[in-house]
Parts: sequence; C-alpha cells; structure tokens
Amino acid sequence: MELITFCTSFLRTNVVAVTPWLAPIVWEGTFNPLVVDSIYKPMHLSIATTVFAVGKYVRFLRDFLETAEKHFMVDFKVRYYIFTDRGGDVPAVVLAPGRKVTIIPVPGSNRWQEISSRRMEMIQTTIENQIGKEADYIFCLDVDTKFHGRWGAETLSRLVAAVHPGYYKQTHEHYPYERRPASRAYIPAGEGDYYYGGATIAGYVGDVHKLAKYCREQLEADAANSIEAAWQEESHLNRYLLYNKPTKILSPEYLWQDFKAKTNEVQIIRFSQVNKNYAEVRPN
Ligand code: UD2
Repeated sequence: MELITFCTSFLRTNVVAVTPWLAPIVWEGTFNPLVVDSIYKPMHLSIATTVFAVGKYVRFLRDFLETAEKHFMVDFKVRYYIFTDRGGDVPAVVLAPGRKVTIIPVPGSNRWQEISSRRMEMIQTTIENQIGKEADYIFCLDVDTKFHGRWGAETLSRLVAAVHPGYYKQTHEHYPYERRPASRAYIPAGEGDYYYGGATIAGYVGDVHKLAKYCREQLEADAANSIEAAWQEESHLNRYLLYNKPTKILSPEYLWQDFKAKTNEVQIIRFSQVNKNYAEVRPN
C-alpha cells in the first residue's frame, strides 16, 4: 500500500522530466525530498556558492542571503563567495551553523556586459586559487534573485544548468543563440537542445571550472576579433552545453521571474529574478 502511494504521488504527466540523453529534468513531483536528503545529508558535502554584487547590485545581497538561509541547501555546509567592489556595503546576515560568507574584492566597471562576462574569468581563477580546495560542489547564481521554496540536494550533479524561464515552451529555432558564424558562440540553425539561463550554473567544482575556463577563452577570442556574442557569457554557455551535455537540468521552477505567475507546468516557484529598473541599477 505504501509503495503504491509513493509511486502515484511521483507522476507528472504534463512535463517532460528526462532529456533525450537521459539526464533528469527536475520538476516538483519528480523526486522525493526525504529520500534525496537521506542520501546526501550524511555525506557532509561542502557547497560553494558564488554571487557577484558589483556596483549598485550590492543592494540585492540582503534578500538573496536572507532567503537563501531559509531555502537554499538547508542543513548543508555552504560558503557564499561574494564578489564585490563594495565590501563595506555587504549586509551582515545571520547564517546557520556551518555556513559562511567570504568577500572577494573585484574591480567595478562602466559596462554591465563586462561585469556579467568577467564572472567566468573570476570563477575560473577563484576555483583555482581557493574554491578547488574548499568545496565539492559549486553553484554560480545571479544576485538579483530570491529563494521562495526548497532548493536542495535534488539539484546536485556533475554538470547542472537551468532552463531559461523565457524559453521553456519554445523549440530551438526560437532560442536567442548566437547565429553569427564569426562568433565563437555560434550555433548553426537546426541545432539545439534547450536554452539555458546564465543566472544558474552548478556541478562538481572541476566540471564548472572547465566550463568557466572555456567561456572565458571564447569571450576573449571574440573580443580579440571585435565581436560580442548576443548574450555575452550566456551565449558561450549555451554553446558549451550543446556539445557537453549537462548531467541534470533544473526546470524553470529553479529560475523564474518575479513578474510571472505560476503556470500549469511551474507548480512551485523556488527561485526567481526580482523585477528591477535596468536603467537605474546598471552602470550604463
Ligand atoms: C540575464 C540572464 C543572466 C545573464 C544576463 C546577461 C537569466 C534568466 N538571465 O539576466 O543570467 O546572462 O542576462 O546579460 O538567466 N551584475 C553586477 N553588477 C552589474 C550588472 C550585473 O553585479 O552592474 C551581476 C549580478 O550578479 C547579476 C548578474 O551580473 O545578477 C547578471 O546581471 P543582469 O542584470 O545583466 O542580468 P539579467 O537579470 O538581465
């Protein structure tokens, strides 16, 4: 009887929960949090979480950290690596035991595209200098975000990406991939799996290091050729993931947007980007 209850409660019929290469796509109702926790919590994993708060984006840190403490990898050892040019403005947030903040000073910039893109270089070098020795898994998250529901060990895997909330119902012809062959982020028409958001990348530290190094090198090669991909590092990320398939994909429940209500597919909003006035928060 118990077994039947278990099986029927884990049926989702209105979403696809596996990729064509048999990686799970994590939706509410496709996993049992109790079973997941009973596997991962005894492992005492160290989880690195990088977040960039450059210039005025430092204002998003309080909500990010306070909501993460309520919902993100609760009961795990988490170290937040906060990359900022405004260390003095990082809010003091009460953290659960075993969780820490490390501030990494970075330069400011007058171009938001550069701030967004340079994250790859800084993630690469910080993994080499520090995180590689301190963590098992890493999450690289946007700061202009909030957690609203459980984000737990169901998101752990070797290489993890999240479906962009704007494109989860679309097919690859409609994805905003870089379509100019002159860019290293080029994806030819007719190719593509999903469109992944740049706001969430995760996985084993070594695998995320490989991805960050690749994106940094491609961004630099494009810059040397005076070309910038349509969506900067997100475009290079999408190309990397097309040819290096993620081992787990997070549904848009893990990357939603504040102005969007739930849908038939998105039954729970776990993490969302906050509404912001781009003209006011960006440097240009
Ligand atoms: C989209 C992407 C985002 C990224 C960006 C690139 C999704 C759903 N959205 O979001 O991930 O690819 O486009 O343009 O995946 N930042 C600062 N200071 C700044 C500007 C940016 O710290 O002045 C950092 C900060 O961590 C922020 C991130 O860069 O969260 C991306 O910022 P954004 O506002 O350009 O990203 P957004 O929300 O348009």
